[in-house]
Amino acid sequence: VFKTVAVVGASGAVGRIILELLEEREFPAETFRFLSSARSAGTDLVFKNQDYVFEELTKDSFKGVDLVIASTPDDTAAEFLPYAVEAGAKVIDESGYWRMHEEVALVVPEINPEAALNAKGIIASPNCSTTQMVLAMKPLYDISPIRRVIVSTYQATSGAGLVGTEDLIHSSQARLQGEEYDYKVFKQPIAFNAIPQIGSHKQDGYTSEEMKMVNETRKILGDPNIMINATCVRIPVWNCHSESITIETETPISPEQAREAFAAFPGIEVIDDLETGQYPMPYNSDGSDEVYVGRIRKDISHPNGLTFWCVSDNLRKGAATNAVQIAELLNKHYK
Ligand code: 2RA
Repeated sequence: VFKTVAVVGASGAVGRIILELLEEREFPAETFRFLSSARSAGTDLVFKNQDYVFEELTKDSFKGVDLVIASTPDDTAAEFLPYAVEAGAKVIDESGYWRMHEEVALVVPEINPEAALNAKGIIASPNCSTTQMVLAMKPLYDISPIRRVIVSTYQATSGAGLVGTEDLIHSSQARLQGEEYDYKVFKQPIAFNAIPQIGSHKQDGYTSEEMKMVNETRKILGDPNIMINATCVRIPVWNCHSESITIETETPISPEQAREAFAAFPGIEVIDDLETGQYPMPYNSDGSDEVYVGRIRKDISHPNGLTFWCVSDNLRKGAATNAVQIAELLNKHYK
């Protein structure tokens, strides 16, 4: 097992859950260290009932560290993680910076564990909206290759970090009281609204978040030919992203076949009974590590089409859980 594990960015929205998971799942290591920006360095934290202090992240922080789990802004990951690799650590990165670099493995453990085990450098965890979609695609892809995907997302404010959640709460309160609110992260009002932009303009009228869903999915499934058209929308939901997904496969997959394949796949749970109003919703997916699917039905507009609804806790399987699962996988094989 790893002797020394360093968690970078443990005070952020995802970082906090990484700590919870390492505790809950009793991740084995002799020593844990917690690295942060100069701003939080020196502040206290409690982990496994022990007191720790955040140490400032520098290029020399990684000496003697076997495993790094990092959840930081892109520029921090870009600057510091190469030093961790250089120091000989296994590195799991939650940021968006390294994912599409050719030498970097992009991993969802239920789909491509070998990519993590063979990685020479950084192992990246995908963007939250990609992870839940690609996990739900995999059991279907194994029945018949997926040629095309149309996806619309309904993404929670927690995806924009702790300040995203504060913006949602405070702007909703202000709106109900007829007061003005000065947004910290959102460029458009999120209270009682839907914003069809996540990230910046990337290409051909698509945003960075939408192109992440295209490029990361292709890389994880190892299929550069899948056609993916994503529309990413921020909605005033606290936590858990939802996605409406329509796929077109080489040969048709019936809803019954799909339901069976989803149910048998690790990390996926089916909640699907329209008659009795049973389907996944952000409301009841919060705090869970599963990817939930429901509303599974034939795409009545295409003979090879299938449509379903997919919900997952974006901070957990969409980020922290996936990173910790990669760590557990590496740990199992670490000599
Ligand atoms: C979001 N996908 O929801 C982003 C977070 N990485 O904004």
